[in-house]
Amino acid sequence: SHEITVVPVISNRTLEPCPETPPNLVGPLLVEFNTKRTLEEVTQQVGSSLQPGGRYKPTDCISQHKVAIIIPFRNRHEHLNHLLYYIHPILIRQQLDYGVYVINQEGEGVFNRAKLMNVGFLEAQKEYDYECFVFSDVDLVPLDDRNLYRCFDNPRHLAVAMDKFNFHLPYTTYFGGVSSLSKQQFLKINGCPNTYWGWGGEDDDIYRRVVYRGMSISRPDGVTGKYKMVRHQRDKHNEPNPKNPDKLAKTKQTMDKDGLNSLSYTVKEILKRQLFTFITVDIQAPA
Ligand code: UDH
Ligand code: NGS
Repeated sequence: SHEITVVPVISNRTLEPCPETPPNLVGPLLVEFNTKRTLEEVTQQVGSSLQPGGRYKPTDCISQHKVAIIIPFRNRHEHLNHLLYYIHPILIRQQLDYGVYVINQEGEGVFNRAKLMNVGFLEAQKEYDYECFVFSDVDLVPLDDRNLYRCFDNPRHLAVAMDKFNFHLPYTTYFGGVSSLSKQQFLKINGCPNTYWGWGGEDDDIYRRVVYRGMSISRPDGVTGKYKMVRHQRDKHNEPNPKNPDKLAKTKQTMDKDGLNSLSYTVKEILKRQLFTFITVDIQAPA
């Protein structure tokens, strides 16, 4: 007479698509880099709702956005910890079906941001059917969660108002920092160039590719698009390369043969951390 009946409450309810505008965004965010954050602390603080490898999808609706966050990386663990601390709660509030991929350049050769972006595009797709790729510098944290880390009808430039540029674009065709391209858009431009070794110009090359393929740049407004950068010194082995600016005059001719279709690299290690997937790669960098 005291039997307990277990009543399933929500288990058989069909999930609906998540709404176009995420309902739990808060707008402007407080961001500070004064305290050092360890990966252990950050994992404690923001890791509990993630799957290993920095994966997440909403449980109460079907996300409309399968997004890989691609971070070109070498030797910037402190910056990465800050970014992870802030970005995971934002991406969760944005109701994305996402994964975070840190593409770590092996060795001490000259750095190549754009080639690492190409690697991230291909490697992320080996894991999941991502439709959208957000390429983010490791030192840039958005100051407003209404800046949506998803893809749009045109390639999108997200980092439009960085603190180091006084919350303005440094020039109107600037495409650096954080950008998003759908799989289709990225394939249409043959990905990024592989041949920009060292600092400078690769973002301008990508901008040109987009325009030469008849697309335009989508951007958030200057309030939504605010970013705070972790201040840092110039890295070793990423000096400005004086050859890079000159290459831009030839992008129209070179983009069909320098990109995804000429990419070669070797994956050395894939580590599944709680907050990210860490892929170490040999990109045949010159000494
Ligand atoms: N990156 C690394 N490791 C490196 C070099 C670059 O992870 O050794 C990645 C990282 O994601 C970084 C991005 O590539 O955010 C872009 O490189 P960057 O931060 O060096 O570029 P930025 O233009 O700085 O921000 C250039 C040096 C400015 C020195 C200013 C001194 N006050
Ligand atoms: C341009 C670079 C871009 C760079 C931008 C901002 O001159 O790659 O400055 O640089 N283009 C070339 O070198 C051709 S920053 O002020 O962040 O150091 O993103």
